[in-house]
Amino acid sequence: MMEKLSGETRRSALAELAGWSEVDGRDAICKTFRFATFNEAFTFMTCAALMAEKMDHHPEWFNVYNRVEVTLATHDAGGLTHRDIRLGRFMDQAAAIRMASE
Ligand code: H2B
Repeated sequence: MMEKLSGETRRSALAELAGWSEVDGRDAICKTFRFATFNEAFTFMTCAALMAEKMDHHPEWFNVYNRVEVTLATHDAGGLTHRDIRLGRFMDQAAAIRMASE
């Protein structure tokens, strides 16, 4: 099982991400992605979903039109682990590609 992130390891792991916040009252991180259109948002979600499935690590997320609110936590570990950081970084990169292709 994955270890929960703490201390300096946690700080440096979180520093690899752009625009993510720690969730109040829960060991998880969240970020709201905004796109130009629903198509852009859904393409991002499709891309993230395929990676999540490959990683067997699934986001909690909510979509309305061009907005995608994402929460990442490792349920098996009861908190934040490297798997969340890895998927979060992938999402940052996938979103950057979507935004760049407008
Ligand atoms: N997703 C997330 N976000 N956290 C998990 O701990 C997790 C998961 N565990 N997806 C996986 C599936 C586990 O439940 C299955 C049995 O592999």
